[in-house]
Amino acid sequence: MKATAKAHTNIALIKYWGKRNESIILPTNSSLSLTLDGFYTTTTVDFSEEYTKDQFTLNERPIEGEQLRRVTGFLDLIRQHAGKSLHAAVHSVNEVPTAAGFASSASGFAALAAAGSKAIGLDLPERELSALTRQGSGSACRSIYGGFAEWEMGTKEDGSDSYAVPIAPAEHWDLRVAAVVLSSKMKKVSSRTGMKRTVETSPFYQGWLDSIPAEMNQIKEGIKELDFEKVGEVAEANCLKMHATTLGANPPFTYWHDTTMTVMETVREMREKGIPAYFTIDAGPNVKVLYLPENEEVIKNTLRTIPGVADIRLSRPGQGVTYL
Ligand code: 2P0
Repeated sequence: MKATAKAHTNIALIKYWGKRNESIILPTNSSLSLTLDGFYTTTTVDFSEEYTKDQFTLNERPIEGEQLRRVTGFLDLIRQHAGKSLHAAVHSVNEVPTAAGFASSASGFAALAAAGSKAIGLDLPERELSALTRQGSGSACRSIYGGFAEWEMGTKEDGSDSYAVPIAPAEHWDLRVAAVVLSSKMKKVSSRTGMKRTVETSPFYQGWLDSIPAEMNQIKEGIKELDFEKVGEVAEANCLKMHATTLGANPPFTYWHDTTMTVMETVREMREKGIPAYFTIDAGPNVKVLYLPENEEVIKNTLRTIPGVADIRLSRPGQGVTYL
């Protein structure tokens, strides 16, 4: 009982930042993302009576410890769903350079959920597959779809109404993303730890939550109308609000570096010169720059010259989960 699936990572334009249930991963706010073609994971899951325990290889290296436990825990959900108790061999290959600051957990859990559920004989509708994927890693539930996807937070305690839905396919709009990779590293507060601390201690957290519904409406209008300024302005403002919550946390923290701020300033300067570009930043120091295809050269060349920038990785809108 074997299946292989490929899933791409995504970049959130309206961020997921906080959980209301940590064990089945239910968020405190809805989020919206663009799936990216440049970064993906391909995973094969093989359920068999021959295996006496689960095995997991990542880029052909056997994985033990916490990473294996997360995969095994997720396979348990799939087994429960299917009413089967077979063990599995999982082989994943990641084309998500960790240095680029994209979480490989999004493409990783989307590919694992798709391959695992297919291998065990489940034929899940996309929403159910998304809700299952969510329980591996929140942001992964959006990677089931190509293009733009919204994770509707839902209100039910059991999470059955918390899944992603498609907003517009990759073909709708050739909106591009430049991942600006910084050369220096900083001790990282994981996104799990960071969002938990912020929810529990930041007095700014309620302000964050209050701002989401209007921003969500605006960005969906902007996507529908192909209005780059509207989408960029909302995405940038939403990112800044998310990061502002971390400064109010106890103990306070920030994901930003000096170079992070220099890149943000360079993006603002490009806009002043008439080159449309906007930034967004996840739970790390790297900046993602949103731009349109006609400005690719100038964006790339400008970002490259910033001291402290190691690399620029360009990406287009990507497809949802596919089975190989
Ligand atoms: C996002 N991030 O919407 C936000 C923006 C980081 C900042 O989703 O605990 O790895 O596995 O549900 O999805 C990163 O958190 O967290 C994240 P879990 P996840 O993309």
